[in-house]
Amino acid sequence: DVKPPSRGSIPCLPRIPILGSLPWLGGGLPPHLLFSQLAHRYGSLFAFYLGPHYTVVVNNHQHAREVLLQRGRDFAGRPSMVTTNLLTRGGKDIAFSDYSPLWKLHRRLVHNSFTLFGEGTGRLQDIVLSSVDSLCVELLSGGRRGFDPSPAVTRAVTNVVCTLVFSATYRHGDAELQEVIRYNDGIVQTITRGGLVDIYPWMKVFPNKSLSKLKDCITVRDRLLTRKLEEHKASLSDGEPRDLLDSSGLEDEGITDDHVLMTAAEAFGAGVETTSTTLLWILAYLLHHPEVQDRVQRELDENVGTERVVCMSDRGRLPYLDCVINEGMRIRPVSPVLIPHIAMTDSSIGGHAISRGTRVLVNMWSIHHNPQHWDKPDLFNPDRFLDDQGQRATPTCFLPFGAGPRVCVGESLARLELYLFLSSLLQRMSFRLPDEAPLPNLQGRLGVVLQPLPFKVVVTPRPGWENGAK
Ligand code: HEM
Ligand code: PLO
Repeated sequence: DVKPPSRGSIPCLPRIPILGSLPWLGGGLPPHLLFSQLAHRYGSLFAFYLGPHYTVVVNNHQHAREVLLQRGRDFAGRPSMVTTNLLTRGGKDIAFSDYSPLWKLHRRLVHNSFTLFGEGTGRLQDIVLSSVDSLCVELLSGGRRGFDPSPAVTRAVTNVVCTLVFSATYRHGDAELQEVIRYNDGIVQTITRGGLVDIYPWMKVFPNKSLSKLKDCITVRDRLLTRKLEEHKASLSDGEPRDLLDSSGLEDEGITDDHVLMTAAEAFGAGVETTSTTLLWILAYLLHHPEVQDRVQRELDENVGTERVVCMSDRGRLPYLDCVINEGMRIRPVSPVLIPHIAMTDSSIGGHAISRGTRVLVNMWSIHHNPQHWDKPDLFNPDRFLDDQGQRATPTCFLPFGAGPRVCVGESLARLELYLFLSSLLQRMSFRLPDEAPLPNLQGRLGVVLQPLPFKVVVTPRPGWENGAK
């Protein structure tokens, strides 16, 4: 039942030449909050001009489903931006590359090899569990004094991706790992921040602190990853494919060395920043809600016990843990406005005509905080993901990985990691706030992902897990 395009046009913010609607977008709020506020005034579907670029913002889940799923093909393009073009050598990656036959092939190859890893052999589970063991040992050796869990969590998650991509891992304190963490952070803080060069590309000719920082980080990344790729090539043998680089068939039609480098860089970037950020948000919320932590631990004690490690096959027996993970991704989506989409053909949203080239931002934040669909949306309440019978229920307005042709390619990997990390951590230790320490700040800081500010924890081993691993 296709609705005819309505005559009324989408409510639009005022605009002036060159600047577009920028003078009305000030106030210093991060985009997801600003857009939620503007949606109250203009309606859940509104438009503005980002400089010269006509941009539509979608704030409810019906419209999001149209853009991502029903007419997903129409909106599967990505805008060209100065920062992401630098990051990806002109769109030779997956996330920021515009829709094209080559992009489709590239995405399919990477997606298939991620899926292969997840199926059958249980190899992925072994990789994650070995990283979990060293994380637990490291956290529990941190002593009883308060410390920031972020470096240990980041290293553990990096090692999972590093094994998947290169069959290699980093030891505690490895200098190369510190470099990876530093350049990733630099890129997260400088890419697609709505900075002026992404609006007015000609501005790249002027000196710009943020852009030079981005360039420096990219140089470091390229040097490091090129070396790793060469080592990897040198160790190539005819046996079984070892990792993503061996198994994704990246020598296919049109996939160049640049694409291979970008695949590795993106798997590293996306694989680390998203999963570690989500884990840290959940830890921050558990410090605010010790009763939730207690309940997860009770569920673990009753269904797994303390004698053996948790594994994938326990998942069906741990519904509350799943709810905690979902609630973490709802209340603090790592990517609150997703990556910008662009209309590749004339299309429509909610019956309003949209012309080709329109930028579309899906504000997942306002979808995940809509009081019509979520009771007390600002409250961390995992129970909202259970139905009356105590079974898992996934509401239709919950889309933490997006949907459709641009859905996250790492979703199954991410879910597996979040589950194994969180279940193992809470089986083996408890997290508490250090004496006198303030509760973690829940506002966070927005780079290309929304990250929690650093916070401190005290960990105490649970009975049987004094050393962190068996
Ligand atoms: C895209 C979420 C983990 C790789 C995305 C998008 C979201 C997302 C919201 C954008 C969808 C859109 O623009 O419409 C998440 C969350 C994660 C996670 C919440 C973990 C908690 C991962 C991991 C990987 C990954 C582990 C890979 C190792 C990608 C890639 C894209 C993407 C390559 C771009 C897809 C495309 O544009 O075609 N993710 N992600 N993500 N994600 Fe994830
Ligand atoms: C993270 C920093 C890396 O150095 C480069 C990188 C690549 C892919 C990006 C990722 C960064 C941030 C999170 C992104 C991911 C692609 C999909 C994912 C944007 C910038 C999300 C959550 O949308």
